[in-house]
Amino acid sequence: MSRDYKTLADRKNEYLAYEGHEVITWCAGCGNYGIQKALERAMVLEGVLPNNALFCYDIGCHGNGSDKIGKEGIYTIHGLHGRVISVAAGAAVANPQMKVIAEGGDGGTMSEGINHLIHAVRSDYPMMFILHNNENYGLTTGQASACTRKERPMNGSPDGVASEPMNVCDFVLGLNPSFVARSFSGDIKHMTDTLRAGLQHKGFAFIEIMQVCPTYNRQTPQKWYLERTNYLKHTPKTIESARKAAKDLTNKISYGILYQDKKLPNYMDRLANRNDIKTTPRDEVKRFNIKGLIKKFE
Ligand SMILES: Cc1ncc(C[n+]2csc(CCOP(=O)(O)OP(=O)(O)O)c2C)c(N)n1
Repeated sequence: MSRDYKTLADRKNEYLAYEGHEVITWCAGCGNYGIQKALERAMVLEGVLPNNALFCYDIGCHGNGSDKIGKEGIYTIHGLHGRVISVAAGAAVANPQMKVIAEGGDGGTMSEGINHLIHAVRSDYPMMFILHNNENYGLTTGQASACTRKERPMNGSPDGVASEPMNVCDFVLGLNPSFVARSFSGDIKHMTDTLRAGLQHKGFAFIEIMQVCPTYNRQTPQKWYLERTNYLKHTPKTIESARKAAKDLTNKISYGILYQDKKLPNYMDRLANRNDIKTTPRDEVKRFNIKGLIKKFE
């Protein structure tokens, strides 16, 4: 990756390659527009060419970004609900020359697929994960997720939910992560900078984006978030101080890189049996003739 240029104008053609031409179907005012734009910008500013990147999307409103990003020559996978991290991790490990980006909603990621998130953080796979936290299951029309605030009436739970919402960054910080950040869908500049830092990180970069959902989450609209933003001036030095900064999701919501450990060896660096191997697993794929094996079972 080269990073010798600063503006998108310098890289107009590459930027256009990330811009899609499909009709966008997100609701008016949906935070996904800003997130997708910021991601396109971050990719270009980091000098990642479209054919060196793989975008993996979970099932959900955010997942519809899979056919909205880029034109020809963009690699995308739109996988099973809750399983995007496992698919992306496999790709990232198989071919470390590709930048692998995975995206999921708070529904699929914090419930159906939470096991994958836990082990991806522990394993420190070389990839970036973007959590679109709109505090509900959007695509299936507004059911409560693990991140829905307690008092909020939702489709399927009109009296509100019985449990306190999960604080996602605080949860991830409890897993000894190497990179945790939070941003806001209403601030494209902040998201772009945060995503750029995530792309530069060599392990599992976890980025939560607090996402406005004007259709199913009317209690915390854009204005509500804007009145509560707390941009961190410095990255907290310890996990304990990062957790403190991450805690408040009601009055003063912290945005920025909450924690980063650049020295933690990522998954590939930890594999002692690959220490002296210069090739990638992708280069090592061989064709085997399995006719003989099949014959044994005939
Ligand atoms: C295993 C499985 N469970 C449930 C569904 C149905 N389903 C599809 S999208 C979706 C909601 C997605 O919500 P979230 O992950 O928060 O993403 P968002 O739509 O809010 O971006 C659900 C429940 C499914 N496709 N597969």
